[in-house]
This record gives sequence, C-alpha cells and structure tokens, in this order.
Amino acid sequence: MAFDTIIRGGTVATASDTFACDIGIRDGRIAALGTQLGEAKEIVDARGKLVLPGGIDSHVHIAQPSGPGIVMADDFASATRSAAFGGNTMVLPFAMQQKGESLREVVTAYHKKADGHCYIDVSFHLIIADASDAVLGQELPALVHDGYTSFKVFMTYEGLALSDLEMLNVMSVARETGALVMVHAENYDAIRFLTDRLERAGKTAPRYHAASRPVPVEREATHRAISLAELIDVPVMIVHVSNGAAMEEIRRAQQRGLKVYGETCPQYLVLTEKDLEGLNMEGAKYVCSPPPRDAASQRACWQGLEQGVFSVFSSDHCPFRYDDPQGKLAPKGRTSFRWVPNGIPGVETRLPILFSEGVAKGRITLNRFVALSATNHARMYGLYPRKGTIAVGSDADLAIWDPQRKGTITQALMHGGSDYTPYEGIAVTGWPVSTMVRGRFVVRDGALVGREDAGAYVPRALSEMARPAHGSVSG
Ligand code: DUC
Ligand code: ZN
Ligand code: ZN
Repeated sequence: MAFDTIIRGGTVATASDTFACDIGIRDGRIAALGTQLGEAKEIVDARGKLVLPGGIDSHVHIAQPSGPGIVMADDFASATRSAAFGGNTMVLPFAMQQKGESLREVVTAYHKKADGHCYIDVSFHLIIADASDAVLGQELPALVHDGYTSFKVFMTYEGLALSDLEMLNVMSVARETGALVMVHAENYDAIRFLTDRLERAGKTAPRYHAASRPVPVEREATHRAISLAELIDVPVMIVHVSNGAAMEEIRRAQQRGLKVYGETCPQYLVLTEKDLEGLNMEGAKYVCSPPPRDAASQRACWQGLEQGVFSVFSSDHCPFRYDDPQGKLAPKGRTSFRWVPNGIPGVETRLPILFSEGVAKGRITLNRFVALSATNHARMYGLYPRKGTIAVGSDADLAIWDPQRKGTITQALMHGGSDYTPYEGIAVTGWPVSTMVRGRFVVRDGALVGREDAGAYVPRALSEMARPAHGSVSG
C-alpha cells in the first residue's frame, strides 16, 4: 500500500497558495501532494472542505501556579483536548519559573505534568522570573541548547516583573544564544499607582481592572521594551498587543529595520472593556491583561493583522473557572479586581473567531489566516517546516474545516476545563470539523477519537527570526 491515508478532494491552503489536491500520508508525514495518488489503507473524503495546516497556538498557559487558593481550569489533558477541537495540532505553553526556583527543575516539573497527558503536540517556552547570575549564566544557555529556544519576561506582576537592568541581562543571553525574547509589556509601577488610587476611591468592581491598566501603561512599556532590545541588538516579540498606540510602536520599530514582532489575540478583536461591566462580579469573566479596550482598538488590531505588523495570532489561553471557590473569585473575601486572577479561556475559539471575523467577512485572505494561525508560529518558534505547513516531508498535522458551517459559540460546545467562554453568543461561519496530528485523527467529524498520550513533546530549533541575516514571516 502506497500510503496509510489519503485525504481526497479537499481544497488545500498554505500561507502562500490555495489549490485542489489530495494529500498522501505515510508514517505520520506528508508523503505526496497531487491527484490520483493511488491506494491507501484509508481514504478520507474532504470534498467541500478546506484542508489547512493544523493551528499552532504559541501562547497558552496550562496548569500554571496562579496564587494561593487559585487553580487554573485546565490541565494538559483538558487544554490539549480543547485545542484539538479548535483546529489546533500544537500548543506552546509556558514553563513558569518563580523566584528562587531552578529553571531546569521548573522544566522537569512541567514535563511531568504534560508527558503522557497531551492529545496534540506541545513544546515549552520559559518564563524568567529570577534573573540571577546562576540562571542567566548557566541554566538558561543550557536550556536554549536543549530546545527551549524562547522565553517570556514580564514588565508587570508581583513576583514576575523584571527591572530594566534585568531585562537587559536576559536580552543579552538571548543575543548570545539566538533565543527569542517575548515581552509582556505593561508598566508595573503605573498599574500599582492607579490600582491604589482606584481602591482608595472605592472603585473595586471588575470593570476597574481596565481603568487600572489603560493604553499608556501598555504603550510606554512597549516602547521601552523595544528600546532595550535595540540597545542589545536582539529580536523581540511583543505579545498580546491590545491597541493601536502599542501597535504603532511596533510598526515604527519595524520601519526602522528592527527585528520587532507583534502578536494579538481574539479578546482584542471581539471584546471591549464594556464586557467587564457585568452585574455583580460577572465582569471577572473578562479580566485579562492587557484588558480588552474599545472599538477603535479593535480596528487597529485588525489593521495590524492585515498589514503584517502582527505576525502571529494566539489565544493567551489562561483559564479560570467562574463558579468555583478556586477560580475567578478566589480567594473569598477579597472582592477588589486586584485579586481576580488574570486570564480567560480561548484555545478552542481562537481559530473559529479569526476565520469567521477575518476570512468569512473578507478582512483577511485564507492564506493570511494560515500564516497567522500556523505557519508564522512555526517560523517564529523554530518548528518550520516540520510544523505549520502542508508540504512533502512535513508532519501530517492537519485541520479539516467546513467553511460554510454556521454556529454560535457557547459553553456547551467547549471541551476544556473552564465553566464559561468569554465569547458566548458570538455567531461564526466556518468550523474545524476534524484535526489530525502526525497522520492520526484526534478529532474526527466533531468526535474525540484521539488518545491522551498521543501528543509528543517537540524540542525546537532557534527561531528563524532570531537568526542573523535571513528569514521572514509572511507579511
Ligand atoms: N495575562 C497574562 O499576562 N498572562 C496570562 C493571562 C493574562 O491575562
Ligand atoms: Zn502576558
Ligand atoms: Zn499570557
């Protein structure tokens, strides 16, 4: 038998082309593209469907420590199952260091949580909270060498925020090792000042979360992160950009020839700060950072996606349950927005939202959708061309989409550990009906058929974007 599987009759799209062809799969890889490929153990009928590279969500938080009495809603099994139903074949969660911890031990602990419990493939970014000499001088270079080739730094959050000096030291290690630095850009002191002032005025409801971190807080930090990266001459990825002012900082840097990249997320396209105004504490369901903003910010984020200022579109999936003593309203008695854990679920809805609002409504092409949802993530984070495209030799990581299917996002359709979706009630056109990882279906025609131990950990090469001289994402 020539192939294990042939996916026949679909319309295939990559980041650059759309074409009718069959896909022959052997030993988990794409072995042939063409027509009349001959025989296979199994023929999958994809007529009337789109066959796309499986989504790669390069910004998710899974089973991350989140403070006393608070438990994240997803473990690796539920997060990767939910991701598979959302058309994803790979996720990149963070292995988060806390102050005083050995980075290597943190990585080992995350592997223990993940290994054998993933429906789809995974790889880890690092979060550097303790920029000590031992971490930066020894552990970090060794981990980059071992395939953990990107790390996130925070400019805000108690216990996580790095000083400018620490950021410069981390960036220097990235420069030496070829790793990619991801930055959470918000000004910590400004947030502390505004939060204290709001609380003193009795403004503690969830909606004041947005007021505690307005656009200048993000714009200033974005500008500063870019300036620090420019000093070191190192590429940098500004993650979860929420508004036009921060986006323009990135655009200006790109126009000056700097290797500055940007990411935005669904919450900045379809939510606004009004969503935080829910009755009682319902607004807590939308508390994430940076916060959703306004209609003008949404338009700016679309521009960033259309015009190539943003090269990746990720979920920043970071789920907490709402109706749960360990969730959004924990710990009991602390009613200020200050204590609401930051983050919302989104790994399952990221691609239906981008497809429907982007492709179906004519804002972006199908090829741009593929670039933003898969290919650019693979290039940015050292996975290309094994992941993120449909080409002979690549892993057979595929999502089969019904581009006509209409539906409404609602919690009853979700497969993760959260008890709500912030995207409840959004009507969408287009839905991923089947997801295949390395030639095996995980979700088939809307039903879970994969196994909890089928996902593999994938060590990564250096980012194409951080290598000197060549490489570019699809603008
Ligand atoms: N903000 C983050 O920085 N990370 C996770 C979720 C969030 O809202
Ligand atoms: Zn962040
Ligand atoms: Zn995040």
